[in-house]
Parts: sequence; C-alpha cells; structure tokens
Amino acid sequence: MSADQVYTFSCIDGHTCGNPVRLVSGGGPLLQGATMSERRQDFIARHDWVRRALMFEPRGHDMMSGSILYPPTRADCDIGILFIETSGCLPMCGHGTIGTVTMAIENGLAMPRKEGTLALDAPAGRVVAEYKRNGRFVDSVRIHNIPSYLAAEGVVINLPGMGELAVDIAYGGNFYAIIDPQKNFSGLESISAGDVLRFSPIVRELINQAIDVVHPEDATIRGIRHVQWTGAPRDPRAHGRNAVFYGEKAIDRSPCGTGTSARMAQLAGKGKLRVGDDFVHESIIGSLFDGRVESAATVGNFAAIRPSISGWARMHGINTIFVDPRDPFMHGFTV
Ligand code: PYC
Repeated sequence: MSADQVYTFSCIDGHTCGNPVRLVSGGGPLLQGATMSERRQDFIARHDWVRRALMFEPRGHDMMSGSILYPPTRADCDIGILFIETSGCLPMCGHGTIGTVTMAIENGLAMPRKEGTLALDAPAGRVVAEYKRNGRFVDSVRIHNIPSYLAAEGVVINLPGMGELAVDIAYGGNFYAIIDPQKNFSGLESISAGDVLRFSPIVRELINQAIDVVHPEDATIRGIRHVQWTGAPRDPRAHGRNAVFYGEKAIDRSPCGTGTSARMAQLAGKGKLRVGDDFVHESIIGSLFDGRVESAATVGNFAAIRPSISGWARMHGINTIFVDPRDPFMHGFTV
C-alpha cells in the first residue's frame, strides 16, 4: 500500500427491529478457506482490523453489527456471509441475516435462484431465508436457522451483588448463558438496562470459568460471549422478553435471532416447547421476532431443534467509509 492510500468500504446501513446492521457491499478482504467457517478463521487471523475499524467508534458504536458478502463455498447456497460485530466475528447472527437479506435483495446484491428464497452459506452452517417482497421492498424475512440445542442446565455461579444463580447454556448459532427468573433474580422487569450492562460481563466471565462449551461439529465455535436475561413480556402477543448482552457494552435492541433460537432450544430441551410451537419474543425496546420450532434435529449427541425466526429490517443509508492509515484511531476504540 502506498503512503497516500486509504481503505474504502461501501456500506449499506440499516437496522433489524432496532438493532444496527452495516452491510459491507464493497471493500471486504479476500479470504482463504474451503468453507465459510475456515474463511471466518482466516478473517480473524489476518483481517480482524476491518471489523474493529467498521464496528467501533469513531465509525461505529457499542451496538454496531454487520456483515460482509462473499461467493458461497457450497453448491446449495446462493451467497456466503460473514458476520462482524463489536463482540467479534460471529459464526451466525440472526438479526444480521434478516437485515442483510432485506438490504441485499432491495439493492440487487444477491441473485436468488428461486424468488422469495435466499440460501446463505454462514460460518455456522446453511441458513435459508424466505423473504416477502412488496414491490422493490422486502417486508419481512423468516430465517431457517442452524440446529440449536440446550448444552448445559443449571450451571451455578455466585454473582457479586445478586448472589447464587443457576444458568442454562444453549446454542443457536452462538452460545448463550440464559438467566431465567429464580430466587435471586425476579425477571428482566426487576432490573434496569444499567444492571444488565453491569452484571453481564461478570456473568460471562464466571460462566466461562465454570464451563468450557464447544460445538461438537465445529470446534472453532467455543465459549460464551452472549448473556441473555429473560422475563415476562409486556406485549400481549409475546411469549417472553429478553435482553441480550454482547460485546463490552451492548444490549441487542432486537430480540436477537441466535438468542431467540437458543432460547427456543433451551425451552424445547426442558420440554416446554414442541415441534410446531410458536414462540414470539420481545426485545427491550418492544420489537418482536416470531419464532417457531420447525423440526427436531441432532447436534453430536445432543437432541436439537431447527428453529425459524421472522422479523423485519429497514435500510436507512448508503455509506462510503474511509479508513485512513494516518488516523490514530484507524482500528477503532472503546472507552
Ligand atoms: O441477532 O443473532 C443475533 C445477534 C447476535 C448478536 C447480536 N445479535
């Protein structure tokens, strides 16, 4: 690179049910790897600065989340997708997929073989998105997510300021520590957003010390980065409400796609949801995802479900982002 070169990224900015999605449509790095999981590892090893530059301040913010499109690595997919976020380069992201599919279809960035269906090659596996088009716009997207499962039940931690908590661990494309109402936690309605931000990093650390979770079919998917607090819904249409913590200071504004998948897998694993059941999930800002347990599955030796989640996204800008190597904050920062 010459001294006067700046990196240029073409982005489409939008949000899914309130949570940001920055779709990088140009300028993403070329990746090596025969699968999207291998390409994710290559991105983490050699190009993670791109994520930090586009997600963190001064070009992003605590909640920023996005995706980069690639040619697929498998014949049964239309497009490859990589998820970048303040919390890392993720195996899967549900709100990110809903937003990416919406904006990719509305802007002609993806060519589905069958109108109304886009098959995505994600690091966590194949995800099929069914979108409802309304003229040039996409009204809603239902994603058929990867098999999701309850990985561990009742892991006990002692959380300073709250006391002993029993935490379930479930996988829905990422691993989630799920905290349900119990003796020392009377539900999401009993704590503030500030409490979620204060307690969650400590929960995450304690849980990762207590248990080492690894996906049985892809050992690169390991450890818990997301903490999900649950509670009673406010919206009469919803079955539950959550606050998903990610990164260092983020609460998902949407009900979180992989979080909702993990939640449905947890409930199915405990016999509280069955194949065919709907699960409408409400976020901390009141937006809703319509979840459904589509079918039974297995992951390694775990009984699993195949969940689907439906939500909507809206595009709100086209953004050309320059990253100037002379900028001391080229790689972003957090405070
Ligand atoms: O929607 O899957 C999701 C997600 C993961 C982290 C933030 N949102």
